[in-house]
This record gives sequence, C-alpha cells and structure tokens, in this order.
Amino acid sequence: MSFDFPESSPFRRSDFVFGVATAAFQIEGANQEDQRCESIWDRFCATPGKVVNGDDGSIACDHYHRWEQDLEMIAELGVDAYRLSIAWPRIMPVEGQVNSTGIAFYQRLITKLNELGIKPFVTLYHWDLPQYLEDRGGWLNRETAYKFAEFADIMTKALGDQVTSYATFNEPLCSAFLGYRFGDHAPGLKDDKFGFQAAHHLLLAHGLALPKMRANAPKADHGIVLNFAPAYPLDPNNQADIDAADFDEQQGIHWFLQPLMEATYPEAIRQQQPLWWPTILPGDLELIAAPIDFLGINYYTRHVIKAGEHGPEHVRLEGVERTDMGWEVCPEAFSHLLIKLHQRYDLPPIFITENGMASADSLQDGEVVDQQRCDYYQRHLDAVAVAIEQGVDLRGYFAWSLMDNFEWAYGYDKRFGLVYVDYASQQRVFKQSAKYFQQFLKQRKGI
Ligand code: IFM
Repeated sequence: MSFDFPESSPFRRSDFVFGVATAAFQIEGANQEDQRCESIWDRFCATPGKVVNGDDGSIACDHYHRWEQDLEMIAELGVDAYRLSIAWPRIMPVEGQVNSTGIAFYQRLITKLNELGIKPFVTLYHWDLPQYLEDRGGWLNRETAYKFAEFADIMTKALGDQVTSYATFNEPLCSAFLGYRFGDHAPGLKDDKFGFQAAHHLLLAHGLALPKMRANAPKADHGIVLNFAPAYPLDPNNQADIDAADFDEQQGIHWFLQPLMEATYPEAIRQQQPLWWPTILPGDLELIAAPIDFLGINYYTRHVIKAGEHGPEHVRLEGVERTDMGWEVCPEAFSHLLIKLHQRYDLPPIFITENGMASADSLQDGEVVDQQRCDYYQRHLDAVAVAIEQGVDLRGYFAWSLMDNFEWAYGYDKRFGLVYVDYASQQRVFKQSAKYFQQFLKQRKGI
C-alpha cells in the first residue's frame, strides 16, 4: 500500500486532524455497573422485536473494562484524535445527583488519551437518555433541555480544557426523527409532530448548554454534530421530483442547520406541513443560534427522491454500489454536499466527524479482508480534498468506527469497524482497512 501526498494535498497540513470515532452505548457494555441507570436504549433493546436478534448493550465491546487496551490500540493506529461520547446514565443515575464513579471513568480515559498524545473529541449526547427522563416525556418535554444543560455543565466542569473539542449532540435528526417520528430508534414513537417538537427541544438543549460549556472549558472548541444525506431528484428534469428532493433537504438538512446558523426554521415546512410545526417560545431561536466554533458533519450516503402521492419518496436505484446497510456508495455527493452548504451558509470550520461503511466482514486465518471499505475511505478522502480545494474550511476527518460495535436497531449484525471484534472472545483484530489507515497516517507524516 502506498499513498501519494502531492504538494497540493490538504492532508499534508500537520494541523489537519485524523481520528476514529465511537459512542458510549455502542461500545461500553457494563450497563448495570457502578450505579449506571437504565437508558432509553436499554429499554428499547428489552422490547421484543425492536433490535435484530434481540441484541443489547449489556456487554457490547466490553470497553468499560478494556478501555486501556483500546486506547493503546487507537495509539497504534497513529491517529491524532479520538471521538467518544459520555453516557449520561453513568453520570446522573439518579435525578439531580452526580455519580463520582461515572465521572472518574471518563476522567481516566481523557487523562490517558492526553498522555498518549491523542486529542479527545467528546460528544456529550449520543442517544442514551436516562430512562427516568423519558418517563416524563423525554425530548418531547421541554424540561429535558434544561436537564441536558445541567448534565453538560457537570461534565464540562469535570473534564474542562483537558478535552480538545466538545459537541453537545450527535445527529439530533436521528434522536428526533428515528426516535419520535418513525419509531425505528428508542423510544420508538411514531408521530411527525413529535419528531419536530423533539428536534426543537434538542436544539434548544444545545443552545442552553453552550454558554455553560464555554465557561467551564474556555480553551476547548464547542459545537454540534449533524448528519446529512443530500437529496437528488430521480428525474432531474421533472419539477415535481426536484421539489420533492428539495423538501427532503428542508426536513433533513435545513431544519437542523438553518436555526443554528440563521435563527430561523425553514418556512417550507410551515407552508407544506403546518401541523408539523413545533411549539417554540420567544428567545429559543436566539439561544440556538449562538455562535459555535465548529460544525461536525457525518456523511454516509445520499438520497434519491421522487415525488410521491404523500410527499417525497425514497427510490432504491438498481445497479449502484451499496454497503451492507444497503446504503448507496456515493463520494461525489459528499463533495457536492460540502460545497453546497459552504455556498448557502456562513459556516464555522467543519470537521467530518463520521464517515465509513458496514460490510459483512469475517475473520479468515487471522485476517479480515475488507477491500470495499479501503476503497470507500480512499474515495471519500478524495471527496474531502475536492471540497477543500473548492474553499470549504475543513479541519479534520474521523472514520466511523474504531471497531465493530452495537449498530442500534441492527444490533451486532452490521460491522462498521476498522478493527474487527470477535464478540465471543472480545478479541480485536486490525482489518485490512485499519492497516490501510495506519499506513496512510504514517506516510502522511513522512514516517
Ligand atoms: O453507528 C452510527 C452512529 O452511532 C451514528 N452515526 C451513524 C452510524 C452508522 O449508522
């Protein structure tokens, strides 16, 4: 494996951050240890039919016990940074009380990362809401936004400037729409109006937490992570398909980004679906739009959309490359998305906080050959370089994921890792893609 880093390559810049990412519920396990309380995902997993094979997060990658060796493994990859999330149920297992054992776990982790010279990128909320808050309405209850700000205050006080970068939320679209609108994720509710109300409360929570985070960690960067799938009309010459694709982006992209950047929600939603419009109190949008230091963008695929009887419909194109999730591989849409957003908004610096793919990997004679994933990374890194050339202010790139883990409603059936996890033995094995990444990072540094 050999990589070319021409003079013009943006990846030669030593301040461009390369990292790997995970999330607490997906890797930690130990869901009943050290006073951790039940989260909405524990409850969802225990509900028959919600997660493939009835999988749950009780053991996952056992990272709670193996964290030290996992951090050594991250160091071996040669990355600059590690993106992880904090389990709120470990920090506040009882409402209003702080669990020092939970805090100590993350303090140890962050200290060790700094010792290893790896920059910690912390996401405060990656979907594991304490169940006691869901029992009072979860993200449909405005009070949850204030509870999150309390949690963010506690956590940023505890970790302070030891952390390089804090994100309030990972993919509020998934928490709101998959959780409260379509029912595919915890807590499993299905109502359009719920989805938009939950989305507003998540963004409000971001806005309420931000000033506290800045006060507690003045040297760290503070932002949020959004996921985007740009929408393409099935027939680019058909106005109805064009409008449908646009409406898909109004919901999936602009509903989340526009309030953060411009303190307004897209009017297209109010015009076309007035019943979806949430309750917004005076002052909310000003809070939400407080300046952020960075925007995290997660990209996996694009949508192809046609106008249907009841609104935009997703079309599954034949003959295109797909991942094990069934998602189309489309690196071109990645650069187009970044350039389009750059032209439309006055964005802060951007980090690609997730990008990667699932494949049906298996361990054969001690090796995992995942050529498709190596190609996927190569092509998406090229797409990032194209966007940078076009003027997008991109500062870093994180592969999703460090290792195979609990893929939400798909359980352990889908493998996104650079590192293979044999769940029976908890053995970790570098896949071909991990070696690819390792080599890429070495050559970039001229090693
Ligand atoms: O595994 C998830 C992650 O938790 C959030 N972003 C998408 C990934 C792949 O589905």
